[in-house]
Amino acid sequence: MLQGDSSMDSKELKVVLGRTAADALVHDNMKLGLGTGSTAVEAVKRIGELYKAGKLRNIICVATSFQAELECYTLGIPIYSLNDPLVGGRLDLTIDGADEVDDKWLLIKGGGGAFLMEKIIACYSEAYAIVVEERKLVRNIGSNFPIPVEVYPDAYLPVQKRLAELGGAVTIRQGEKFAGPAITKQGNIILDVAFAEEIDPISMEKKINEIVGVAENGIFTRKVTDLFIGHADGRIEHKKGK
Ligand code: A5P
Repeated sequence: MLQGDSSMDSKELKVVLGRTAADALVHDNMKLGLGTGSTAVEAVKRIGELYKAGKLRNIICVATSFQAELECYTLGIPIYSLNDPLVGGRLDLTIDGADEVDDKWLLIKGGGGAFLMEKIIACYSEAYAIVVEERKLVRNIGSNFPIPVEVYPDAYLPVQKRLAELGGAVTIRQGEKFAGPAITKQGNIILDVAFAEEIDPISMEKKINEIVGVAENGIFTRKVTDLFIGHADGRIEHKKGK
């Protein structure tokens, strides 16, 4: 556990979280998955800083979103596709943020709309580290944050009906400064699904993905190997997955 400043605001805490995770886990010769969002980007910035200073050598990175990709171009971090023979479809480590984390370390992701690629990268990574402020810790995921579901636009109505049959209240995510629904990098739309009742995340992840027309959903059940929690008093806790 590291001790931090005693009066940190959210922005500063995200910087420390990202730096702490990168410093603790990233080494030379690693194949890295780079997460999306305002916390994960701080880990990306730290990786860029170390790489530029020659303190991190021979890294191969795959970005989870256009946001992460642009950050890499700015920082001079070399990025590849998961399909590139150099990457070989397998990563050593991914560092990403989350919207909710329960006590079993099951997650909701997708506040930034990049969860399809985030889940692909997570599932093909050996180690999976999550960086979150303590306010993201919940007893049950889905209690405050609706579950994002990426859907092929031509199938949104039947999918919406099936999600309602599962007990969800569905909202189509709208673009900001953009007319109509938000469109993902893969050209799909996102349905945000709120459940009034407590959900079983493991079965709900499967049930939603069984609906034809769904590309992916934001319930993440793969094992988190490292959880970094940023406390309001500035402390960063690093917990290892069992
Ligand atoms: C992006 O699609 C998300 O999964 C983010 O990782 C998540 O929303 C956390 O973002 P912040 O760190 O900005 O809260």
